[in-house]
Amino acid sequence: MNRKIIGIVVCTLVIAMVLPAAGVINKSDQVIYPAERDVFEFGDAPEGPTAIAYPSTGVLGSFPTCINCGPAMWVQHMNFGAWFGQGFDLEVEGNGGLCPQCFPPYDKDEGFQDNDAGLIMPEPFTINNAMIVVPFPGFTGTPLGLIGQTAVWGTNVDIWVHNTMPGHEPYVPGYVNVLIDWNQNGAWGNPGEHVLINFVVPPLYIGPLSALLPPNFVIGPNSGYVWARFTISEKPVQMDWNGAEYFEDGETEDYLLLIEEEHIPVPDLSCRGSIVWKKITSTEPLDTKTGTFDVGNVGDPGSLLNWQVIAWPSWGTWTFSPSSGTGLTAGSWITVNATCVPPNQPNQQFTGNITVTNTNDATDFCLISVSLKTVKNKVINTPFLMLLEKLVDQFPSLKWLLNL
Ligand SMILES: [Ca+2]
Ligand SMILES: [Ca+2]
Ligand SMILES: [Ca+2]
Ligand SMILES: [Ca+2]
Repeated sequence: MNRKIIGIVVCTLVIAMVLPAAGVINKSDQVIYPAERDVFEFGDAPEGPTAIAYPSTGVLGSFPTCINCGPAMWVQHMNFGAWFGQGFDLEVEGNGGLCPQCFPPYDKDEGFQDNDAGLIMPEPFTINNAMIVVPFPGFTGTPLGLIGQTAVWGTNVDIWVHNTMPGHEPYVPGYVNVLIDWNQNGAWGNPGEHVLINFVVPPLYIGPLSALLPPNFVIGPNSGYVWARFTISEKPVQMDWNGAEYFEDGETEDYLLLIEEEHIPVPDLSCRGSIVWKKITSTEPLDTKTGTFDVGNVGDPGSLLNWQVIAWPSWGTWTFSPSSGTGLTAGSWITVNATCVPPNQPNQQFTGNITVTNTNDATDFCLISVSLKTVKNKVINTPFLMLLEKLVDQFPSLKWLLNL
C-alpha cells in the first residue's frame, strides 16, 4: 500500500470516527451532540385509536411507533453510526415527535429523498390531510411490483445504508431487517411479512444495500398499499419480528409502498358501417346483393379480439366472409363482405341488423343496420304481361294497368 492510499484510508477512518461523535443534522438544522441525546430515532408508520393505516379500507394502524399510545409498543434507536440515506434525526416521540396526537399528518420523520430518507426505489406514497393516498410532492410514486412477482434488490427495491458503527473491533457489522404488511391488517408479524431477516452489513460499508446481494423476496397476495419498515441496528431480531425494539444504534424508516395487480389487456369490439340496398328488383332472385362493414378492436394496447357474426335478418339468404376471426390486435380493423340473396317478394321494405359479438364477452357486441327495398314485380316474360304491354302500346290511356 503506498502512502497516498494509506492516507486516504486513514482519512476515511478519521471522518468515520468523527462524524458520529460530532452529531448529526436534524430537520431544523440543529447539530445534536451525544451529550444532548435524550432523544431517539423512531418510526413513523401509523399507530393509534384514530390512526388510519389504509384509507381504502379504514383499517387502523397498529404499527409499533408511538411511546405514548397503543396498541403496539414502539421502536427506538440511539445512534452512533448506522443509518439509512444521508443521515437521521432524533425526536422525543414517533412520527417526527408528533405522536400520539397525529395521523394525519403522516411521514413526519422521513419522507422521500429529503436527506433523511434512504429509500432509493420504489417511490413511496404518503397520506395527505384529506386522507387521500398521494405520492410525495415532486414524485409520481412507483409500484414495488406486481402481486406474486419476485422483488429484486436493485431493480424493484433498494435503500442506501451507512454503517460506521463503532465497537470493539473497532467497527462492527450492522443488521438490516425489512417488514412489509402484506395482509394490510395494520401490523407486522404475520407469516411472510419479515422479508429481510438480519441481513449483515459489513463494517464501514456505505452504499446501496443491493450491492451486498440481499436475498430477493416474493411480493404479497394483495394489491394496493402496504406499510413497510426498514431497520438497521447493532443486533439481530427474532423471526417474524413485529417491528418493536429498543436498539442502541441504527435507524428505522417507514414507507407506504404500492403493489399493483397484473393488468391483462382487455379487447373492445367496435363496428362501423351499414348496408342499404335501394329499390332492387326481385325479378332476378339469384341476383346476389353485396355490401361491407368493418369489425375492429378498440381495446387496451396488447389485447387480442376474437369475434363472430352471430345473427342476421331472417329475410333473404346471407353469407359473410369472413364470418369470424381470432386474435385481432388492438387498433386493427377487418372488412367483412356480406352477401344477400334477396327475398322474392315485390314492393317491400326489409330492415334488420347483423349482430357481431366478442366471442369471449357476450356483453360486448355491435349491430350493423341493413335495409333492402324491392320494387314492384315486372314479370315481363309472362305471356300475360307481354299481351298487356302490346295493348298499352295501342291504347296509351291504359298505361295504369302496368302499375297494378
Ligand atoms: Ca425514523
Ligand atoms: Ca416515513
Ligand atoms: Ca435516515
Ligand atoms: Ca400484517
